[in-house]
Amino acid sequence: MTEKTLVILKPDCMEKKLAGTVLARFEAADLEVKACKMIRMTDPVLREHYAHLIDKPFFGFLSNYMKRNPVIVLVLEGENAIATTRKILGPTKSADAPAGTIRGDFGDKEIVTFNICHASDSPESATAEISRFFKPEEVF
Ligand code: IDP
Ligand code: MG
Repeated sequence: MTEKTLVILKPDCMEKKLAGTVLARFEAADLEVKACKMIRMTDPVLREHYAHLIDKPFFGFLSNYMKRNPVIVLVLEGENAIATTRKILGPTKSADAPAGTIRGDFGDKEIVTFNICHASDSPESATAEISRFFKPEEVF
């Protein structure tokens, strides 16, 4: 099934100059860029995007990290794009992520929050997240 998913190259990805490396991994898995923009995250967007974490003690730390530098937001399309993207990314905790995954290779092993890249985790979240960041006419 051809799907679209939302990917965010987080501030640590940009700071480490890994945008090209990370995108190349997705493209090598036959995922295609359908939308792309660079933005700085804001509190209202982060409260929506991370609504499931708003009551966690680390929410403020997460927000500050996500705002500290601009990010690149992408829509990727391909066969089973949502699951494929998550697999290439690896689990949330970079310390638990296998070598060869993006988080395993580049994420911070001590600070869970600094894990390089976001990807939608379900068809429902992909739809909501794509429309959070892109107008319909911005997705090619
Ligand atoms: P995901 O990014 O793998 O989908 P979520 O549970 O949706 O993981 O969490 C969103 C982001 O919040 C993570 O990518 C990470 O940056 C941060 N985060 C998640 N759990 C923790 C934690 O236990 N401590 C600190 N930061 C966390
Ligand atoms: Mg998530």
